[in-house]
Formats: sequence, C-alpha cells, structure tokens
Amino acid sequence: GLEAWYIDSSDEDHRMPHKLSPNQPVSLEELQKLGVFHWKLNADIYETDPELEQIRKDQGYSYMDIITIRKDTLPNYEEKLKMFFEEHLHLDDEIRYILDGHAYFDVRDKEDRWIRIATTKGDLITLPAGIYHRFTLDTNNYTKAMRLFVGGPVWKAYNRPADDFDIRKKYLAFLQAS
Ligand code: KMT
Ligand code: NI
Repeated sequence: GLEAWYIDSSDEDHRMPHKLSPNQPVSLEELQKLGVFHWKLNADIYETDPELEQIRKDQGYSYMDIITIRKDTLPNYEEKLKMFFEEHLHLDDEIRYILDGHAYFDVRDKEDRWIRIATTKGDLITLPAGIYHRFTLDTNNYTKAMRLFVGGPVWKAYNRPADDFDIRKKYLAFLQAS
C-alpha cells in the first residue's frame, strides 16, 4: 500500500521526507477516516486500462488531463509549485493518478497535524472536498499525473483560512461522524 507518516515541523527543504524519529506511520485505514482513498493501478497501461475505465465509470470521473511537473516542461514551474504547497482546500475532490515519478500529498488530520502521503507510479489518490492539504514533489523533482474530475475541472484553490465555505463545514461534519 501507500506509505504515509506524520511530519516534523521543520521548515527546511520541504521535498525531504520530514519523518519523525522514531517514524510515526499512518495506515490506509486512518487515511480513510479522513476521507482519503487509494487505488493501485498499472500505470504502464493507463491509456487502455480496463480497471481505470471501471473506476472512472463507477465514480463518474468524466474529465481527465495529464500534467507533467518538471522544471523544463511546466510553464511557471516555480510559481505553480509554490501555489501547490500553500495550504488550501477545493470545493471538489482532488483526484490524482500518478503515472510516473513521485509526489507528496500532505493532509491535515483531525487534530490538525500534517500527514505526508508518499505517492508513486500507479497510485490513484483522492482527497475529499474541503480537506486542508498541500502538494510537493520529492527530491527527484519530477512527477507525471492524471487529474480527474467529476464533470468539468475546477482548479480554484482557497488558501487557509477557508472555514466559512459550506464544503468545509460539510467535511468537518463528516470527520465528526467518522
Ligand atoms: C493541488 O491542487 O494541490 C494540485 O493540483 C496538486 C498538483 S497536481 C499533481
Ligand atoms: Ni489541492
């Protein structure tokens, strides 16, 4: 499965793992309680994968595009990565399928502590609408990811604090219940 852990509070290079010592791992079950879900797929066949097709059909992931995050291919690379690493939420689920490379998704737990989720080739991860999160590459500085949406894409990110949105209240109610 997916590897996840609580991170330290150091501001040094955020592309490093930032594990606590001793490491404090987070299980898939704990992530599910936060509304984070995961599938492992065969990214070598993403263009024709029936398993991916089935997930897209079941979940209604009608939209998809592919982003390659690397200095020489992504316009405004530095600026975009800076935005991705600002703590934010969205009004829709963030659904990402890592086709190549590595990426960290950081999410807040119920006590507002950061959990780092390490994703690599074949990981399809969904972050629920309303969860505070951020994104960074690791020290390999490269990832290629499919971005999926139910309906049309909504890229807008609301930086924290964004507590007055209905979606945030809805997410907090879900957390209470889970
Ligand atoms: C976001 O909103 O955090 C992102 O889109 C992350 C980068 S896409 C792999
Ligand atoms: Ni996001």
